[in-house]
Amino acid sequence: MTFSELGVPFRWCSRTWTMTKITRMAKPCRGQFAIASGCRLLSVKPVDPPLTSERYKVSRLPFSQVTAQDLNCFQQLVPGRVVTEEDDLRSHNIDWLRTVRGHSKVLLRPQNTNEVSEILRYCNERNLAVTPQGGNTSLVGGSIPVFDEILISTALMDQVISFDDISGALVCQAGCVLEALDKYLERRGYTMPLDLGAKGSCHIGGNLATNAGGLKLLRYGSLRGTVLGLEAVLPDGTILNCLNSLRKDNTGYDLKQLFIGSEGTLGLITAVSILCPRKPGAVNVALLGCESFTRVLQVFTLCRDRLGEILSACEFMDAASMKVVQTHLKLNNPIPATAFYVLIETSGSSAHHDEEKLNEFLAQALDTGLVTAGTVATDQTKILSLWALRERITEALAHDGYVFKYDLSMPVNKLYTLVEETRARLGKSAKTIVGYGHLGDGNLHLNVTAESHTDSLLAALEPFVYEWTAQHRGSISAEHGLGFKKRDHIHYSKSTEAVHLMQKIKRMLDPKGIMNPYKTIPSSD
Ligand code: FAD
Ligand code: 2HG
Ligand code: ZN
Repeated sequence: MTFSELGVPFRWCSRTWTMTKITRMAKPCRGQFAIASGCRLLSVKPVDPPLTSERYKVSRLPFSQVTAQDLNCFQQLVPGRVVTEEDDLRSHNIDWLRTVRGHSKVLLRPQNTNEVSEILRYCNERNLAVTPQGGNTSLVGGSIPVFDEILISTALMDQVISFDDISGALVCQAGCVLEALDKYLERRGYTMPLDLGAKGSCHIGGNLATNAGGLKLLRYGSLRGTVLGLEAVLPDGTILNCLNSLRKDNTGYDLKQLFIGSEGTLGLITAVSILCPRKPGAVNVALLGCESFTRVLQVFTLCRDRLGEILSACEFMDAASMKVVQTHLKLNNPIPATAFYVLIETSGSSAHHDEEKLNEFLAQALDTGLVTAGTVATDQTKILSLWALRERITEALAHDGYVFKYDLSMPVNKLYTLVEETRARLGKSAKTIVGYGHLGDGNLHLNVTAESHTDSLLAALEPFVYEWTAQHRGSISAEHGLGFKKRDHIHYSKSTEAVHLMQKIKRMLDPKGIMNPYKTIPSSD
């Protein structure tokens, strides 16, 4: 079916033209869930997940336990910012997905780097394990203590330090919320070079610690390129100042890269310097329907060819993903139901030029039968509504049941084969199986839900998914990190020698292993 066959020709509707019938779109909700992170609109008090130490085979390492004397010392280091009430600690001890639970007895809320340094120096001397926590949106159980590790929150480290409106270099504390930074920059004509569904809650320090990818990686590249510098506190309290704002600096090893993606296992990131692009003057978003994944790939090739430098995002989702956002979040799909959807965003400086290019691309996609239906938005409200369909799948899945989550990168032509094979393998034992992700980055989010966690479903999924991914030379964690849940699977993506070197680096920087133990790097024993 083509757009014209739907009976409604392309037409202008203020700055929005719609190629299918014009449908009223749902109110935008981008970021809404995230600000209310941890409370996913559940009307009844949710049941806590079992303790991590009960569900998973893991033994507590011989760290010290927090004593009354330790609490007194913490009160002196961060007066009035030592949280010990069980109720106040509850949400910090459970992950966003509600799949892991620790039993930390204390959370510290430093306001500056010196306080972090004093805390870590003290914990290291006392052999007390710690878990850094930003917005607690980790999807791999990285931000939650496995046992009673001390939580160090960056929530009060939320100040912008400087912004250079000529170079676009932003320097800020690690606890700034991503969305707040974007708003700060928007007023100055700039934008953050990363964007994710958790932007209303996640902290920039957490983003660096996980090397978060997100929805704009295609345009702005990874944090490994946009981060200019950072400051981190090492486990012994040493403050490592690599906070420069230079585009170019080839003096010795690039130490900041060690901390990007280290998931709180090497030190606590306290400040960040990041290069921000100008806010694009013209943005268009198209949601297109495709009958098969082969067509999705062809659309991707065509849009890269025809849209070139103005292409800023290329995402895909399958029919099952669309169904969960419709069912659980009541979002409206503005185009006729189909097997796959591609969301394309263009960002540029000239609305006229971009629309012309987009029109040419869409005309070709239609004429060649690559897409069956579509809608295009240029005004902010509709842009947000279209993005919500893609961005809120994670949230919708959390309403669907217990979620087994896989974040894989692999050659783009193989992305959906794994979803099909997983469906065939699991049959009716799963409730919902969805495949969606960052098409432009070769990143598949395979999610499987069930009424509850079962060992049999887990055994059907793992190691199957990891072996499949390794066979296709993919990565078992494209952007979420390894955290607690995936650390023992690192060998599917990294050689023995590489893991050994990581273990040596860990021992060198953190000889007592107090920084976020049981996460990311398998222990060397
Ligand atoms: P937390 O969850 O608090 O911590 C994550 C890890 O970093 C933990 O290991 C923690 O110990 C460590 N850490 C936190 N702060 C520091 C610090 N200052 N110094 C050292 N270590 C630290 N991820 C993507 O890559 N792309 C996406 O598109 C994406 N979308 C998401 C959508 C939703 C709805 C949700 C819930 C999550 C999403 N994520 C995504 C995962 C998550 O949001 C990101 O990993 C995010 O970057 C984590 O930031 P945070 O502040 O919440 O960190
Ligand atoms: C996204 O791209 C996030 O929406 C989350 O990375 C993916 O929940 C997921 O699997
Ligand atoms: Zn993602």
